[in-house]
Amino acid sequence: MLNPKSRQLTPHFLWGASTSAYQVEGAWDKDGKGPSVIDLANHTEGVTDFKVCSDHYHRYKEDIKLFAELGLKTYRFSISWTRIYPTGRGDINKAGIAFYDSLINELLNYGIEPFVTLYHFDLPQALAEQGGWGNRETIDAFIEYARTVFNHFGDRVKFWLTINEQNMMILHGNALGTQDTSLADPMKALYQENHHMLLAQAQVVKLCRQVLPTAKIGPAPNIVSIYPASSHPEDILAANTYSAIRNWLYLDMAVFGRYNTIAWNFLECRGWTPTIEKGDMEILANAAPDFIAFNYYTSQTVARSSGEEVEKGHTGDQHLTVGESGFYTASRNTHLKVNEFGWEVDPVGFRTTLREIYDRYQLPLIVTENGLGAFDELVKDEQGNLTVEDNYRIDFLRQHIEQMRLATEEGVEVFGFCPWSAIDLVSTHQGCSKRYGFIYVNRDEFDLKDLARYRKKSFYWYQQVISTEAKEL
Ligand code: BGP
Repeated sequence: MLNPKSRQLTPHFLWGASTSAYQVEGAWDKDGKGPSVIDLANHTEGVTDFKVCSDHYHRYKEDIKLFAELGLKTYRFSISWTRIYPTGRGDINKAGIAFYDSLINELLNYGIEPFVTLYHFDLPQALAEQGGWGNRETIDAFIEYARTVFNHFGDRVKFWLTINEQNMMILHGNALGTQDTSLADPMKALYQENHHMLLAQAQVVKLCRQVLPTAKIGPAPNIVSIYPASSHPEDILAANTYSAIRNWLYLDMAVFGRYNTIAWNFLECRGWTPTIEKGDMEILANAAPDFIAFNYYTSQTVARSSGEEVEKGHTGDQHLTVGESGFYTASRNTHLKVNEFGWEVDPVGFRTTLREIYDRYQLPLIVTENGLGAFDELVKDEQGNLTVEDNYRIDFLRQHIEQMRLATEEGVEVFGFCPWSAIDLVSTHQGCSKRYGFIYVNRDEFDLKDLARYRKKSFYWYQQVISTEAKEL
């Protein structure tokens, strides 16, 4: 039932689109950039690495011109930590600063608001070799890196994101290469890293307040509604537990500065609680963000666990549920269709997620990722221009935007929507043939071709959405 006083999207709504440095830039070792863990991660056979990607590093001017034509009000991208600090700390790489200076200026020339992620899976390899997030010195390195980028770009960048999908780095350590399987207890180590990342995030939020008092900053986890497989009370309990472990652990800490009780109990049962040093909880307190950003692709469904399932280990994909024997087990939602990669498509779940987050935290929301990966095909349109007839992507985004609008009418405060991705880029695990962009990049997994850019059908559709403030979907 809709509210008759129906609220509209705000007039300054940030229609945008997203990318991340390691997936779009390429030039992975150019102009002094150091390697990050994800640059060096193993790739599934048959899919490309992140060395060239969409070559955005060399073509960002051409790309931003297209973003302006698309009508983007904001562009969410990440700064590569190792372009600024090749070994994570120490001497600043001036060429890295110059690149982002120029990219930000180019965006502003077109009136596009830069929305900057500080850290998107790409921990400097040099820091990883010194223990990565398991080493508390990485917290200081992250704060120094944040201070440097705030100082250099803070006169022009008003919106900052701390860490992209910290929850996925912990829950899918195997898929994202964050888990060190050689350790005796890799999960305990991961939750210690998690604690350090939470400390790093809290300090960076406070630092931002101090050095950029008019800027806004928030976390960017992946948050989705969790359904119970049935109305069986133990399925509901399982969903409640999983939601605490997957979603609320991260946001309760970011907003309230405390560990979620249900998630903490789970960690105790598993023996995975992190060591909390004296002073940590004071650091974590009073660091509430200005807004919550979140990524949403699919909802998830879980059932009660018999406690006897064989641990599934990992799925190789950060969007598929991995069960926790004794707590919950992954279940298929038969009401939902799946995409080509087995992800359930659930626009109504998106609305429920928006409502749940807003209801819990009462902070403005921005969607920093949402979209459909597919094997697009370049074809000629009626005028003979090369394009992609990606009606499936249009349908997906249309349904999600409709649900976001309904959530807004119900009172949820959403100030932006940034689909993944602005332009084709390399998927985290599935190469560049799995495409998400509004702009096609002409390359294959191993044949770089000419990397030319072509507007997809969804480009023209999203242009219309933006220009009509989503009145025409
Ligand atoms: C999110 C990541 C993005 C992107 C996206 C799509 O988890 O934040 O970086 O990779 O998922 O996933 P994939 O590339 O696996 O299709």
